[in-house]
Amino acid sequence: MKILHAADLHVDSPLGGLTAYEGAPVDEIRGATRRATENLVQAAIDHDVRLVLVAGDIFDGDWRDYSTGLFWNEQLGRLRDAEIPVVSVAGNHDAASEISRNLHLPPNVTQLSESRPETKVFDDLEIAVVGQGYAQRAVTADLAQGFPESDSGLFTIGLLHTSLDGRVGHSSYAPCSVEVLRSKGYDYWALGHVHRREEVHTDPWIVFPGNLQGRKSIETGAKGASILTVASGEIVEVQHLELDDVRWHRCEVDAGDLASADDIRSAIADRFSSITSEPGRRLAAIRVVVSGASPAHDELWKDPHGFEADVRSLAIQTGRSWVEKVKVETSRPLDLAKAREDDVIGVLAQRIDDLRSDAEMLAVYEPLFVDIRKKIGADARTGDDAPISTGQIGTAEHLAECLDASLEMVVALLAEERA
Ligand SMILES: [Mn+2]
Repeated sequence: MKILHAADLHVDSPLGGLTAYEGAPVDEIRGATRRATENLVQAAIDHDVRLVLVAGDIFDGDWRDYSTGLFWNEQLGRLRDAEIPVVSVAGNHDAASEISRNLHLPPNVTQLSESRPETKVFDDLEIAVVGQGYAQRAVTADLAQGFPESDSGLFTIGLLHTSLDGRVGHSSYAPCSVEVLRSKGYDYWALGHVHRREEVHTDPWIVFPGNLQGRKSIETGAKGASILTVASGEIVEVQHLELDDVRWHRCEVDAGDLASADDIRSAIADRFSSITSEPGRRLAAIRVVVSGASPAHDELWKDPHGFEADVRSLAIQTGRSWVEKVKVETSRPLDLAKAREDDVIGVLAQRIDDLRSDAEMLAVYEPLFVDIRKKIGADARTGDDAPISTGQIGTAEHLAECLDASLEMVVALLAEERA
């Protein structure tokens, strides 16, 4: 018997940074979360699954109009026609308080309660699903604590939207520990909320399938759902199915050894063709980052918009790809040894070296960052939208890293000023 476990569909969520440049496959990108949802339903039918579980954030927030709900009901209807039941819970994005419009769900669908843990039993399958959805967006209580222990002898699944014991880049909602989940005696925990796939535990299985469709540049790689094979009340296998429609890639080019903008363009072209030759014929959404101290720096910065358009043109020529953003983060090649000969920079460099090698002195600065660490939430991100490990901010190790970069930064700024 097979069971499909998905989470975080975020149907009709906009994909990050959708820039409508000439030739961009805008409609395809806009429809990505819907196509991935159709892929999910098709996979349930093709794999002949007996049950579909959806662990929250089916929707990204309140529907703009009824078309989002009608689309979801249409997909649920395809599962009803195939006699496949569905059990779902609400997450933070589609908490009861967030969704003002509602449609009646088809009879094959059970949306579990938002006020208490609810159990749905499938006698024919000998399966019990226990879950609780979100009444409000920010659920800070440990919902799992209240789940009943398994005593039915049925194959028992826990369905929950949770940040578990904390995941970088994800708000802490319905926090709980692996120990509490294990203590319930369930066979499988079908979790949602964390967008990166993770098999947290295998005894019993505790799984985040990740989101169904990547929505922004940091959500790179294959996305989809988990399919479990159960035989005689035991899990034989848990596999990841790739169901995304558009896949995010990061094309990083180190321009340190590249002498001209043309060289950089051909390096990008090579990367584009290897990305788009991946099997599956998915549309590739690509963030391009050009970095390094490069001899081509001045040439690139003379006309950054021209360079960006040229990169987009490469994507159009490659086909099946869309450039979300081109970030040029190059710098002028610096001769630090020579810069140190300058009187002012020489003194500064010496001061930095002294501080860098004085662990006691660095430790003096650490307490200054305690408040900052507290104020920055767990879902803080860099300007590049990457998660920040807040616990690291202002540690002696982090300060030393900052110092390493600081002299270079000063010399680069001065060079920029003089150019
Ligand atoms: Mn969520």
